[in-house]
Amino acid sequence: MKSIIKSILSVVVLTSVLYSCGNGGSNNSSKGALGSSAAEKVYVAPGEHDEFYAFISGGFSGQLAVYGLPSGRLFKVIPVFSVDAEKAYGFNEETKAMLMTSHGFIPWGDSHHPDISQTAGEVDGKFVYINENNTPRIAKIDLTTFETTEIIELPNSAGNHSSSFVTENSEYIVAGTRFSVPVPQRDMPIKEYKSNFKGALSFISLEKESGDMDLAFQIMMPGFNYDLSHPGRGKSHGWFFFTTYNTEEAHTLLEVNASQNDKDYIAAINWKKAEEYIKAGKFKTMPARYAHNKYDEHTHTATTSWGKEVKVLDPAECPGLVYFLPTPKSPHGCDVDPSGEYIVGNGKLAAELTIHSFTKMLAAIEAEKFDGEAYGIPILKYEDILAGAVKQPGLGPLHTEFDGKGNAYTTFFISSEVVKWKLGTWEVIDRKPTYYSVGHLMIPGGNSAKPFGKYVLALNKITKDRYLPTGPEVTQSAQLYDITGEKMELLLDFPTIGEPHYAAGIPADIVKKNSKKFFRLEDNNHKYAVKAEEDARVERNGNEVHIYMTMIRSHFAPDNIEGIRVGDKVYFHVTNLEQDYDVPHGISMIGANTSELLIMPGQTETFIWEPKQVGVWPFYCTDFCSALHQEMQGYVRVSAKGAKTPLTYTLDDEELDAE
Ligand code: K7E
Ligand code: CUA
Repeated sequence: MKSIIKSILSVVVLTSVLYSCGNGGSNNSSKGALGSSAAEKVYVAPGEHDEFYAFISGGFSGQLAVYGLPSGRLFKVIPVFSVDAEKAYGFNEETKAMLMTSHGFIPWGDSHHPDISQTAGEVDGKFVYINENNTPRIAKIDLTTFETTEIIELPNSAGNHSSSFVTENSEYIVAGTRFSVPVPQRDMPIKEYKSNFKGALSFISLEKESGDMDLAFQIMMPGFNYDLSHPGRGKSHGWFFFTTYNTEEAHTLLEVNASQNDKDYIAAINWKKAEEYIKAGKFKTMPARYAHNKYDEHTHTATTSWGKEVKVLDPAECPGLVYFLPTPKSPHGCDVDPSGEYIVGNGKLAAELTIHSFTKMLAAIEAEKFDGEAYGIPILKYEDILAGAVKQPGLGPLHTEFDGKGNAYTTFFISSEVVKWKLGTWEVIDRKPTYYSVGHLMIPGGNSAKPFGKYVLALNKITKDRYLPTGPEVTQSAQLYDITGEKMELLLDFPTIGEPHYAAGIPADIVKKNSKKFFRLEDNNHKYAVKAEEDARVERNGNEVHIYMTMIRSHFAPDNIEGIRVGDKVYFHVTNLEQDYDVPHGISMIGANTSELLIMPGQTETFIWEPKQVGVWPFYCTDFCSALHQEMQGYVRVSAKGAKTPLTYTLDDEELDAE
């Protein structure tokens, strides 16, 4: 049996290679990107703005990249889960706390699914949330500053993959565990996985104005793998849908052992019901320890607080909370159409694409037409809830998005294509190759009741020969298609940072009017801020030296410091006094094993330097800020340990004694 499955899998793999090669050569149904109209459609003239923002996840880079569509131009890489020397994120004293977890300081993450906050079912452009897969966390990015301002860790989770999707009024972000684990974690034999490991689905509530996160409750599910999820909307608002695989509860050789069942499930969660159960006190409080890191825009500083417990619901004890919808063959993506009626299960190994009907699901629940149960959770009958199926759509379906005009677009990894099909009739309308092996796809507003169905962006895993070679590691890519016509038209492809798992898009007009120009100096409440040059100073406290420094075009104050000794711990607290748009300054110190600081107008940041060698050492501005940028520099004199050199510094050409 196992060897049969193995040979099936190898045929699938082989087919994928053949498909890829076949697709590479021809694209003759239209001239695609070769046609001159395609070039016009993506051309954004110098000085003009793009129509959409696209926030593309960086995968194993742990970051989030901001692009413009249709041009595909990269504007910014926002550091989220990984340290970033360019912006000092995770290096400066102010942001280190953002990367704190119950496992300590983790300088790296694997980011997958960005999603934009919503109001009344539409993307509102206030915040982007994104999940970290490896050390389970969710981050919030503030779209006034395009900076990460909050990260919450998720207890009882491992492989935080079916996240971070937002409900239609930003009530919750949901985060499901991909790997089931012992809950609470403990030392136990792996072979006792079955019925002992559990899968936690976390509901994180959002504060209306600030978008701040709070771990509201978890639902403790059977030990399956929870792969992806999407909220209901419109008529299905109040529900959340999760794909599962490995309902076999295998713990080894999953490529075979987790592909045994003809059907796995989509778990339908009634979260309004969950709220009732929580209100009625039907939860258990479990001890937990998780980091909750917040960045304050006024102190310009992040702090960590620690969660100590979590409310947990057991579906077996909460009737009406969870139902299982049988779905063929290890479904990956779980997508809900803009009306909220259709739930698409993208069965990776299935011949057809399965679409469930929310209305039929409710009717079957009402009639209590169940086909048994699993761990106390009722299983609905496949035939009772089926809305329809797309026949022979392609090989290896992964994800589906919608254009808001009655069409759906599904990616096929193995046959390397995007397929357009019609909701309700399930007929295939068009298919276009991708180069190659597409994972997610994105239509701006795709996870909402109002998609902006002008473009679809395909996010490809493999590029092979598409770009100039860069050694064994070549870039991943995104491809843009025009979807305004009956047939899709390939317009453009562009390289991406890290692995582009998913993306979120939004009309630029919604976001750009709120973009901050600089931080107001008078609102700067940083502990070590200096708001005027004459207040700049140096203070010694034992072997700690604090330099309160300012920067403005084109000098530092102070710019000469003497009396530092080997063995000192020197804090540079640096405030950028500029109050103007787009005038950051940087600072770095020779031999510092932190990064440079890139400090925005009105902001204060700190780095620590521990000089190891006697001498006179320079520092300089790292950001070309004015015609006299090269003059923006200074020196620190370092004497031997125990030397008696007095601590002095220069302000405006005058030498002053430190207190
Ligand atoms: Cu890459 Cu959504 Cu993490 Cu599918 S996932 S491809
Ligand atoms: Cu300041 Cu360059």
